[in-house]
Amino acid sequence: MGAAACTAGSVAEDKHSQPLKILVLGFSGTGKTFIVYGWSLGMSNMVKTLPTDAAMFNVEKVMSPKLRQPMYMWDISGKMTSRRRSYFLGTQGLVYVLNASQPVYMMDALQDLNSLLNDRDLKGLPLLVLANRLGSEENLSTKELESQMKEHLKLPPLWSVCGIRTFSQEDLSQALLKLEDLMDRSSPTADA
Ligand SMILES: Nc1nc2c(ncn2[C@@H]2O[C@H](COP(=O)(O)OP(=O)(O)O)[C@@H](O)[C@H]2O)c(=O)[nH]1
Ligand SMILES: [Mg+2]
Repeated sequence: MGAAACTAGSVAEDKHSQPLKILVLGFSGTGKTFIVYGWSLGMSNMVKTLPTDAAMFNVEKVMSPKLRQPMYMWDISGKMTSRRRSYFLGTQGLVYVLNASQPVYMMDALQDLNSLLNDRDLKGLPLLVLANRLGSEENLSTKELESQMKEHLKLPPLWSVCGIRTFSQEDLSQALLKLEDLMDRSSPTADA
């Protein structure tokens, strides 16, 4: 690495120097691992994901061009609901994934999300909700999801909803940009 990389840290560099811990949660099979791999590897290099085992989690490093710092995505198995709290400490952002092609589970998912938003280790953190597998007209729409969230949840100051159409790299990239934006705005040293 050249000498230019060894300059003294400025305030701006300090702001972006620490890696971020992002928790990725949601019911089993909603596409969490698929999305996290899509962010870390890109859709064209995707591997086939298998349902994350009940006792397992993955951690993937995703580089964040805007923040210039890595985000560590903690992809926790949807079957670990009773034990997932042990992974919460130190989390700086939350991604919650729903399967938009199964709107029948939306209220269950919102209830689950509600318990996360009320957890003392997650309260107030920036939240990105992903409606994965957007496709047919029978799908849950992001607008409907937003209005249900406003009605049923005590939302943190920074939150957003993104739809991800089936296997769309463009939508995955947009969602990652949105997450970066939320994390940037939540930084304690964020520019006013
Ligand atoms: N058709 C379709 N399949 C998907 C999508 N996202 C994930 N999958 C598949 O659904 C299955 C479960 O996804 P996975 O990411 O393992 O779910 P997780 O349990 O939430 O981590 C895998 O076979 C994925 O390839 C999607 O947007 N559309
Ligand atoms: Mg998984």
